[in-house]
Amino acid sequence: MSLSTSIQTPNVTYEQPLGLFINNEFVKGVEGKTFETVNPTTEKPIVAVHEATEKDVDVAVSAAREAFEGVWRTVTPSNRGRMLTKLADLFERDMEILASIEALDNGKAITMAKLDVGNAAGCLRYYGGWADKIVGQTIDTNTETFSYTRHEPIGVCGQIIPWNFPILMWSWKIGPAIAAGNTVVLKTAEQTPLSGLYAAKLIQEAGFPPGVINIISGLGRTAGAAISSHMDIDKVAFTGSTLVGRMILQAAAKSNLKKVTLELGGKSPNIVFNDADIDNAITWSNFGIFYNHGQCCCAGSRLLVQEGIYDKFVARFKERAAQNKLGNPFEQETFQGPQVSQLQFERIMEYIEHGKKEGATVALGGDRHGKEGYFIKPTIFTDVKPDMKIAQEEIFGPVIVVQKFKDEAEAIKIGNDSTYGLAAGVHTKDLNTAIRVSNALRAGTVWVNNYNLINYQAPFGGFKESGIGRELGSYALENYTQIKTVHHRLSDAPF
Ligand code: TXE
Repeated sequence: MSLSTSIQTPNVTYEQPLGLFINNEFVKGVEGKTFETVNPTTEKPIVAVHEATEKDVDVAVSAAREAFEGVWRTVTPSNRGRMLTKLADLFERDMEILASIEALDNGKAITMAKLDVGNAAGCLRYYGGWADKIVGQTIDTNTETFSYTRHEPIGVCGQIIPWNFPILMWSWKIGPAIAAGNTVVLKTAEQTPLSGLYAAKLIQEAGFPPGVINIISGLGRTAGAAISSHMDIDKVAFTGSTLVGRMILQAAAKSNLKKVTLELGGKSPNIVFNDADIDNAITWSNFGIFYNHGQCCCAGSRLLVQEGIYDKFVARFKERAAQNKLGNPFEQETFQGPQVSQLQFERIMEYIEHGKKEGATVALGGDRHGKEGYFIKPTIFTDVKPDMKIAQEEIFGPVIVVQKFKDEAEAIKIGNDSTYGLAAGVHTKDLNTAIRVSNALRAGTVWVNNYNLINYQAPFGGFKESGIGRELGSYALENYTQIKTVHHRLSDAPF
């Protein structure tokens, strides 16, 4: 099988790399394996890509190690920053191609895909700016000693990303790791390998030396597992399911105690108080769950509405959700495309069936949309009890459960009744309520009078079982640096 092919989308025709990107070259896998990626809109294969197995992970890690010990050390922090900035420019130049790949391979609505590419470019540029601003401290210990710290890169970083934001997660992972002077082996998700490979081509063009950033396509149980248990990977960063997050932590513990950061699932409460601006709360609650087809770790999937406005709010929320335009991701007006894969489609449909059996009411949707493609209608469940499976487990689709609450204390209680703690929303006009409730919710992000707005300048990550560590902002740099203390004795006098 060749190493690239021409792909035609409704928007652009472009050359798609298919190989593993190691040492700045696209290569075939050692074992010659390939796997297909499927267009979720048509359920038909798009193309096959070369598959990395354990042996390829070894090759990629050796390349990353050699670069880390060699050429990458000779590149100044400012030049690291320039390369990241150049990469950001190339993302913007190729916005149409990258967004089209996302629409094709992931099923993401094209307008949303463009936002992702723009944010990915912004993220890379932001970390380009950080590259020469990572500084240590000088510490006054005593007159005989000069003590200082250096924030040094950790080394070779393994990064495993999911399929819900393929190019955005690529940038969230690569930006801080590279800014801090590490080298990287990144594995894309098997459902969506194409945008990561196209972006690999841009790595070459941005001027990164060979081996600094390696991008491989592969399966979780083989290539992913090889990364998390590799003896020469110093740090692993993962975004995905809580189940796999636990496996990664175990593999790190059993291998070389590599540093681990995890960004996992959620079942985030979105709380609407009686005094909220209803129009605004409806807009954001709709965006909070149905954006990206519900495939957001921070989705506001539990809508808690205060009893004074419950009936009115639910009626209007249903009306609003029914207006979301489902369909071909390449059409400008489309808001919701298909779910990413047959497996995800089936998982979500099972949850919907389970909700019906548990006795919740389907207020909207509850069914597939159309006959072809993994489309699911926006689905709203009411009459939901807190202990129902659909109220406790992450569904990761366009499905929301609505619950009623009496007062602030009850909203906080239900809001925190989850093993997850990724995000939350609070809608109220009362500043004091907003601040009290935000403080009381056990979540890594709280949105007040909005939902799902993420900025690469501000940290993102989970409380409880939603993860370990923070991505984005200056905080992410802490994941990718280790601190060395140097005590320099200034005198020859005996101690
Ligand atoms: O995730 P997996 P799946 C949640 C969401 C979804 C569920 C399952 O609830 O319904 O997870 O999705 C790699 N060792 N999220 O099955 O398997 C895999 O190749 C190392 C939340 O797709 O966790 C891919 O690159 N790696 C989420 C990545 O892990 C392994 C985003 C994610 O896949 C591996 C996605 C292994 N043993 C799903 N097994 C979020 N937090 O945004 C798999 N992988």
